[in-house]
Amino acid sequence: MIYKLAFKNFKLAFPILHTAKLSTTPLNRDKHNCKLLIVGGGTGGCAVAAKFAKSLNKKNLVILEPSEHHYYQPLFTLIGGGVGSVETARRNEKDVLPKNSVWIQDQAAEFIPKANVVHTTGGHTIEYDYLLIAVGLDLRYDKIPGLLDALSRPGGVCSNYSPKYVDRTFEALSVLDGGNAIFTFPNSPVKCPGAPQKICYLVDHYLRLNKKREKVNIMYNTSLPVIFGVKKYADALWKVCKERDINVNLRTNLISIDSDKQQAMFENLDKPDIKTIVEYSMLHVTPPMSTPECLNQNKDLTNEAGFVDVDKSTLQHLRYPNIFAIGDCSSSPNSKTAAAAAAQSAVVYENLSAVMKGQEPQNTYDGYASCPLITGYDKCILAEFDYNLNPLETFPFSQDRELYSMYFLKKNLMPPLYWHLMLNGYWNGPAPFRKLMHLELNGKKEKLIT
Ligand code: FAD
Ligand code: UQ1
Repeated sequence: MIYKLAFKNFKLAFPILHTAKLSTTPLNRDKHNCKLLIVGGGTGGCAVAAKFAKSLNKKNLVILEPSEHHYYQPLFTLIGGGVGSVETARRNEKDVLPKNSVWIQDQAAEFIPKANVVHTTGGHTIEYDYLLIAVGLDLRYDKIPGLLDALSRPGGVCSNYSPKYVDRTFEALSVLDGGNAIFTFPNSPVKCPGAPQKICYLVDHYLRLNKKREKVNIMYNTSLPVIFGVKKYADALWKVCKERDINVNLRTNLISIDSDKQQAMFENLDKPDIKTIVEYSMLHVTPPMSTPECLNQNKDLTNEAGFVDVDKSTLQHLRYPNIFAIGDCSSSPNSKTAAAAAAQSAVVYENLSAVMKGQEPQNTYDGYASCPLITGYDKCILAEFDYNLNPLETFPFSQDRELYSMYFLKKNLMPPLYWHLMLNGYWNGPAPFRKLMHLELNGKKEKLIT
């Protein structure tokens, strides 16, 4: 069987160790200075660190990152669907950071851009010439009353977004035998905006394979006014939902959970007076997200929404030319994905290198983002698009259809590409392949696109 849905040991999930080895004593325990400080050793931070590690001296490249582990988060969707274990998505942070760099295992507490200084929770003071902010998005499970309680006990509430909770999804799915299965999308910016619905399609497929689909009512309740931001893929996804009998409720936002009664309360964002209580057997929650507090409280560095205020083309800070941002915490209005961070990594590297030489940044980011919309255990619609929400597709055929090849790419090709190429600074997104394929096939393209 191709559907190797191994029932997993119900292992204790592994919390993100944000507080590991930290002291809360605000002493100036250690003073450091460096040419380039990268705050955040996740996807974007690691990719750019690897590029600079090839040219800077070790002591000149400092990465500030509190976690013991680095996760390849795009695998969480499959793990939640029972394909693979959370261990396959995890590496030790020390093994993904470049050897030719200094890792300070601590957390930024305060940015002082006027003085080129970052203070850490553990009492370090780090002075830099150049700063790259790559702190990603915090998962705010605490923002929904009842959610943390529901996630602390059995009862069908789960969330693919955190390595701490991702195992709960397949646990809930394995015992799902009737009632409502509800999937939510919060009223906040999120990373990978396709992920809240990908798991909904996997659940549908799993239930069909196990002949339980007709017993379960599947609902996708999203705060957004659309199923997906890019019309071409939205049209394809509406078709999928219709075919699979998935009920999509737009502008519907989860506001609280009563786990004793297994009930969830939703508000209609267009008519806030209307609140609906729905019973659930399974509730997959995508939590509200925000940039970390040390960042969003810093009005000097961020825009009104708390994102690092950068030029959307050059990714350079609008007020501090020695500061850049990459990934989910940046104000660039692209869809927040690892694919976007890959494309940004080359732009940040080129532009930061230019600024280090006293030149103007020349390289531009076009907003490229990609979202492999898994629609079953053997199919995927590969969405790729730019700032204008126009498709920017790699392959020489129209990508708005469910294909096994795209599922294979997502499951089998992307993880090694991530670990071996991207985190070593060698993957800047598929633009060269896109150009090559579209150039070579230009004459034949009309025939290939149906
Ligand atoms: P992250 O990789 O999250 O890294 C941020 C780092 O900053 C973390 O290591 C954190 O510990 C650190 N940090 C936080 N606060 C501080 C602080 N105060 N001081 C120092 N360090 C700090 N993308 C895709 O392209 N394709 C997909 O299919 C896909 N699927 C996804 C599915 C799920 C369920 C999830 C959760 C994400 C998915 N993504 C996908 C999105 C992708 O994982 C993120 O967009 C990407 O990891 C963003 O990289 P980043 O460097 O901005 O943030
Ligand atoms: C991609 O570049 C990327 O970054 C590493 C992802 O994140 C895991 C992706 O999911 C995808 C689909 C891309 C785009 C890559 C190709 C080959 C189209």
